[in-house]
Amino acid sequence: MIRYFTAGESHGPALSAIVEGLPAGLDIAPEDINDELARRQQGYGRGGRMKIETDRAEVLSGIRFGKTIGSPVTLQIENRDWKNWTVKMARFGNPAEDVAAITVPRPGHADLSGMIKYGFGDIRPVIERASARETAARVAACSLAKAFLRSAGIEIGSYVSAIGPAGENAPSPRLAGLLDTGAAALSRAADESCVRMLEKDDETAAVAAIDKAKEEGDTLGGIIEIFITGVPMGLGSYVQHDRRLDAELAAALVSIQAVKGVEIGPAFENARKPGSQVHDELFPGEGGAPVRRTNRSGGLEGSMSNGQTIHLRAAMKPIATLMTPLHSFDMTSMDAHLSHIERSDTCAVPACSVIAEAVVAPVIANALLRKTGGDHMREILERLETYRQETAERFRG
Ligand code: EPS
Repeated sequence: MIRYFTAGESHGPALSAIVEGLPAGLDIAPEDINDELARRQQGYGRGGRMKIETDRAEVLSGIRFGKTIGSPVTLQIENRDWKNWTVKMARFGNPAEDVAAITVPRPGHADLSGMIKYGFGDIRPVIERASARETAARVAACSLAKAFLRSAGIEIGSYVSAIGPAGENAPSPRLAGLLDTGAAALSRAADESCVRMLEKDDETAAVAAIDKAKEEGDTLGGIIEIFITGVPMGLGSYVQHDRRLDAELAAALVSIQAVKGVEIGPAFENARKPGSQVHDELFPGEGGAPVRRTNRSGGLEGSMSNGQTIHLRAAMKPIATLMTPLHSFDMTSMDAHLSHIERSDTCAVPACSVIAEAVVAPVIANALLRKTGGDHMREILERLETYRQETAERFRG
């Protein structure tokens, strides 16, 4: 099973990740990791930090001559901003006199609960690790699982369907055609837009909404659509709570900073319709394989993949750091105080969509590995091929 951990503070020297459990013999090129890191840095609405950073991962272990060797992969991403933080984030010694403690928590952020939980008088350590900068390490780690899935014919793609008041109209007419060639094509199309939206009108409205929010010192959230194509039928299981694929996918998405809602297909819309208008009817198809004319289950039935495209939706709340601060209080004096202002982004929904693609990759990869077993790519791919052929034969009768 693939497991990964990340470490690193937002303004510390570096972020790192250790990825354990990747099979041996998986081809990895530096671009497999770095292209994903570059995609995560894009998006209209980002703040000054992205002008400082150019994220690239250094591989410190686990890969030899462009292939995984079955041992843990260590990845490290430099924080270029660190050079501006060596005093405030010094690892040893006492704080310099001019390093003032931050004592006014931002509503909606980890500040208040984190400070109480870990017993800090200064919010800085909470800000540093709760920061979404951590997702750079996650995207790097998960890019390896994404490469694994690609070699098994499974692709993950996403686009942004809403930013603040912009978007969330009818699904883009381009969507079905893009998904027909695999979810990676969807991502390539979305990457062409500065907000990762498929329709020009939505993009224009989103850019205007972000400009307005920035002018007003406000922030915006949005909705992300994630699609996974090429997933064989029967990954995940209904037999135990912790093997349910829908639950694992939802948990992975909610683990992303600021993601507060997840939907499997149009789940909330389905909840208000009768079953006859919700369940995806089965029709015998040519060659025996059953055909469905709809995908309202989001490709998951009984917590297993059903062979259709997996469709997930994630809701990102607006970033909690506002330039026009909200009401709060000072933890030292306990007096009312406007919340702490810290350089930040106005909108990070496009980046979040790239992170969403990343975090679901190890979940699908592990569900696949549970099905096939195996320590190296050859045996895994052979077993997957056998399973795909056996499934096709079952439908031929
Ligand atoms: C973040 C605040 C901003 C973002 C950061 C996440 O950073 P800073 O405080 O340095 O301006 O730019 O995101 C990243 C650095 C990144 O790589 O995505 C926060 O508080 O979550």
